[in-house]
Amino acid sequence: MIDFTGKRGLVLGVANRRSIAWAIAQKLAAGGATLAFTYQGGRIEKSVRELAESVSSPLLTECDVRSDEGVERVFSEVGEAFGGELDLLVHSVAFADARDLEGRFTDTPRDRFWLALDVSAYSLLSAARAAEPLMEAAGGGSILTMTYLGGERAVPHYNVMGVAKAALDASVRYLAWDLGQKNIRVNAVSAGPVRTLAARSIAGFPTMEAIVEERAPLHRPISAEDVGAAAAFLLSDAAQNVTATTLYVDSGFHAMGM
Ligand code: NAD
Ligand code: 0WE
Repeated sequence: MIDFTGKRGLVLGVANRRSIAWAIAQKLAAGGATLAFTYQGGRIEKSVRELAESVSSPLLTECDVRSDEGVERVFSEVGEAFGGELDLLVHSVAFADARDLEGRFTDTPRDRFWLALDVSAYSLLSAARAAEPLMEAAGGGSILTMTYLGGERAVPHYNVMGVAKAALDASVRYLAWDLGQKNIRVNAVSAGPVRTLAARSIAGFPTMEAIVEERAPLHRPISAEDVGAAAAFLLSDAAQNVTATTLYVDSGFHAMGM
């Protein structure tokens, strides 16, 4: 277990108990961190409230990352809850229109292309910008986002989400440069397929899991808990000189050529 005693964190992207964000939050809370949470939309409020209460969260608030004012409001609430300081930020948010995760990338219309990049990539910048003064006040901080190999290679059907992850991956490097000056680190975990809400609705997901298990060096499926452990490391002081990097939790699949 990693010690997060006295650390204060904000977690974006819990939808239910299967969410990768929740697996990360559990590792941080087990280490003694105090965590604030956001959720998107009233439909999932109840499930996220139950989870937040189970780790004695001092703040749960709504946030649609498409709104700059919404993101700024969340961080002002976080500042009030945590005495103007923040140590940890978990960004575990992605969305593309379901129609764009089947069929051909070529057919993605302009508005839905920008929707995917807005929610899945730009949101890291807006959150990092709002976190910066709070983390500076804390003497530094650590920001963690979730990415996928589909941003580096063409994974059939991942389509516009792959383009969004490519933008997200580059954003990690540029944010790490900007914020390094303030002792704020920015990293990503690249997870192999994990059976979450966002993944379950995807046709062919079981096939993808089977391909990873067959071809990855470790021949085993990836659990949200595995991802949580790697994320906790990057968020912790054990990674104090680690920034601008991607840690793969994919049973080694990314290293294979066949
Ligand atoms: P999930 O559905 O549990 O989490 C996705 C979250 O994004 C949800 O909480 C949802 O509410 C939130 N979200 C979507 N649109 C939003 C908006 N406009 N404003 C605010 N929040 C919004 O699924 P997950 O698999 O835990 O996904 C979390 C992250 O992990 C995503 O970035 C995803 O790309 C990444 N990831 C997932 C896998 C996988 O196989 N599940 C693999 C690699 C990376
Ligand atoms: O990032 C993801 C999934 C993100 C996601 C999922 C959905 C489903 C519901 C984004 N937007 C939506 N929109 C919805 O309406 N992953 C890494 C999991 C994933 O998704 C795939 C994958 C993998 C892996 C889609 C196609 C192919 C592979």
